[in-house]
Amino acid sequence: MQSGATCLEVVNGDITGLDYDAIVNAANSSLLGGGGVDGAIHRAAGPDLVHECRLLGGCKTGQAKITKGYRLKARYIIHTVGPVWRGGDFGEPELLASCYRSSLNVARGHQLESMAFPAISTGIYGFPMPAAAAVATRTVIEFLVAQPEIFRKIAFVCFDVGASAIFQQALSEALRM
Ligand code: AR6
Repeated sequence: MQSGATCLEVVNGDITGLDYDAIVNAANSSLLGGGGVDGAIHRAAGPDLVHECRLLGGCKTGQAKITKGYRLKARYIIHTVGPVWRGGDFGEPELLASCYRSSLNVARGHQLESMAFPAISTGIYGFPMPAAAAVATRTVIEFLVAQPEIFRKIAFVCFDVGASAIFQQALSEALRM
């Protein structure tokens, strides 16, 4: 699908093997690794990643920081910290939107043209997939409408077909808005 100059796609699979300028990591505030996609990215990138992460001084929820990609095909990793789901009345949707916006701003600051997002907060942090997909797709499209010439390609990467179907539908709905 297309938003201005940007190709938007939902990709089913493992984000660690993808060849984008940057992949986004759903990290925790220490930025020192963990389980889920964070653990997979650290394993695939190799031990130099955690050394660079140690120099970053952590990251607040909703913000994003960049490192090199090391052994990944992606040149960069943008680490963002999603909110823990606590029922939805504690600013979780706004914080999740901020993760996507912050990551896009960091990528723009490095003149990156393609990036791949995992479904931030939808695993260990418990954010319901349909609500997360709506926030993710709307936030990215709002950014692209405001700044149409920045990115060539943006992917939402889902680890299973159920999540991919939810993101695909959310993306179609967000593009109609
Ligand atoms: N590629 C793509 N998506 C993946 C992969 C992968 N290799 N592995 C998991 N997912 P999670 P969170 C999906 O738990 O909820 C870590 O310990 C997964 O199916 O990785 O933001 C951090 O250090 C889910 O849909 O991240 C934090 O402590 C989505 O990625 C905490 O988990 C996000 O799941 C962050 O929790």
